[in-house]
Amino acid sequence: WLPSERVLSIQSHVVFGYVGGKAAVFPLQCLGYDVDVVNTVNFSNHAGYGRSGGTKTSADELRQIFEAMEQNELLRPARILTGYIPGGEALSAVKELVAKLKHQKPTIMYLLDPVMGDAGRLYVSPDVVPVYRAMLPLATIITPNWFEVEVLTEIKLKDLSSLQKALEILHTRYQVPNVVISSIPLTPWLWSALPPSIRPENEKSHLICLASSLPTPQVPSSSTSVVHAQCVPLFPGYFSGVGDLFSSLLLAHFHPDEHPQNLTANCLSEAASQALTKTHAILQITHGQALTLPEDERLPSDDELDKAEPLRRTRRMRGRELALIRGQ
Ligand code: PXL
Repeated sequence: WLPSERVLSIQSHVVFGYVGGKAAVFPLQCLGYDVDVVNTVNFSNHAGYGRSGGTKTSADELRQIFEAMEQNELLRPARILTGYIPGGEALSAVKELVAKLKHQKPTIMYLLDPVMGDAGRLYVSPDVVPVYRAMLPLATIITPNWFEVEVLTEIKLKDLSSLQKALEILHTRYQVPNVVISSIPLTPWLWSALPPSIRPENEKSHLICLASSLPTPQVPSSSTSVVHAQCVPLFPGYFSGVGDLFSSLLLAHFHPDEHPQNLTANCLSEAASQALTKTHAILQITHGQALTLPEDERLPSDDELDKAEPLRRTRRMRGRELALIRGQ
């Protein structure tokens, strides 16, 4: 029996399916954490279905929740996790809270997932971008995807040197100690830069995860900050909530205090490896489960999904929901 740590999770809620808090909270609980859950939206389902109903939590409502929690002395998390927060004003309310908690307890661990969009498209209001930049120095770990790194740093990732420059900006200008980019498409330039020992034969069938840690006094600056690089097989089609699941697992498995003799970089590498393995296992189960569905509900290609009429699209999206319970 171990005393549990509290995580304050601030992200979206959907009634049906597994994105945002629905993808993050259950895995954290399974791994022994007490989770305090703040919902930034209350929607029927995720945005990929094409239509959804519900409301966003206003900045004012968030502040009321935070204030009451503080007055009742219920704001005592050891760790904070933030994800999908779709507007700049609400995000500013979260920023104020995190800054206050960090001021009260400078060692608090904060994983910031700057959920903004994917594949060149923003799915939140553009006014979150400057607020996220201002929040970066509060974070212990950030988990942007490829597109979010480009948005935050304003650097187009087109070769190894632009990738290194973007990481340097995140570490130095924004003072983020740990950056984990979980699923980078293996473009030819990235593929050829990989050491042969981890280079997959077919670049199109894999993604790469890169974890990068700020140089510490024990590990003074070297030419690269990357501490973990791992290729993972790609499942065809887009699954929502994978990033939210990955971030929760990364936070759950990051234990720099338990092994003070270990370098933070090693702890980050271990956590990234655990989070990748488990995320991959959930995707494998999701994929296997989808193959047993009636033809009309099975995973389509992304092209087919784009062309499908609304009800058909909805049925097919259902088959892409993460199999989080079956995979527990
Ligand atoms: O996985 C990101 C995410 C979180 N929450 C909601 C979403 C999405 C992506 O579509 O719609 C509600």
